[in-house]
Amino acid sequence: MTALPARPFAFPFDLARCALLIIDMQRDFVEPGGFGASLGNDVSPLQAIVPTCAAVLAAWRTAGGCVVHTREGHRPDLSDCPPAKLSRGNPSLRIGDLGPMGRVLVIGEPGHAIVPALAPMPGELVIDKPGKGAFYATPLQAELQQRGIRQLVLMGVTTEVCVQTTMREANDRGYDCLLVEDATDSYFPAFKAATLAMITAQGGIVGWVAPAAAVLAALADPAVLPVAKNPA
Ligand code: C5J
Repeated sequence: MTALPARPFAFPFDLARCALLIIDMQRDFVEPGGFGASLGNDVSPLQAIVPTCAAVLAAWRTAGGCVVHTREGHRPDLSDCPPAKLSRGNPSLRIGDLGPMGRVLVIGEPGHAIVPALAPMPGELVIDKPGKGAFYATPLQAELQQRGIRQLVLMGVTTEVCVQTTMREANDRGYDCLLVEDATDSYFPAFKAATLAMITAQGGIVGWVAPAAAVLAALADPAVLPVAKNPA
């Protein structure tokens, strides 16, 4: 256990009980030609966080911590995509349409994949989710409980949509959650800033926020032993 400097106060970090939860770092959100771009968004701010996410992921793997990746997407027949989600907005490409990276937000298509720099390694959990929250219609809660996880450190995109929804779902399920503020981003800078403020307001009503440097320092703290050697 180590105290990780965070807002609104230090996060009681216990690597043996904590999972790194990486939300939707998929080509469809991060690269040109995907779902995010089809909605008229500039994807470059999302691309810019990839090296920071990779640094935290590498340190987490070295420390032996639990890693979970999520992917937003739908079955090829779109039977798990509610009509409201399919018809919402005015994208140049709708979910299921054929784009430069295959069918948009469809499981197994090139755009659905996690960006190569953050590709899951064997043994890491990959959760496919049809919604914005990673707990809705997925086995995530059961998988975390089976591993004795009580805390989550979150990274990924987009801050105010899938990251925040998942963090709120997790908070309601009793997990202590910390969002790595420079390893998450939004197509809308004001929405990211508002989300960070909402999470930490009222004494951390949804959880904690800290920079990647603080997480990396905590992972390097001798008090955070590699999980395999942790006597707990
Ligand atoms: C969105 C996500 N923004 N992963 N998905 O539609 O945040």
